[in-house]
Amino acid sequence: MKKLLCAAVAVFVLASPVWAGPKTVTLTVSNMTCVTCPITVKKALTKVEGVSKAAVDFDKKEAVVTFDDAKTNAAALVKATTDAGYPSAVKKTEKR
Ligand SMILES: [Cu+2]
Repeated sequence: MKKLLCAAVAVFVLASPVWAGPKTVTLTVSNMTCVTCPITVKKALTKVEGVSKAAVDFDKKEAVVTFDDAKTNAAALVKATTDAGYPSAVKKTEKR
């Protein structure tokens, strides 16, 4: 049973393209003036295809976004928050 599970995981890993993978980017978000702003920013980010996680920190004025770099990129995330009324800039990118 255990062996079977390992085989299933291996197939899953091999099936995904090697160049694609989850990436985490930290954005500095401006214009967040009240506690409901991060909710709007989070919504805008999670609407982008390929985004699996978005955590917006109101105090730090930052958004930490995890996304599949085969489906989207940091520029699209910046555009998403900017279109929602919150211009942002990439602070840090890391490959996980
Ligand atoms: Cu607000």
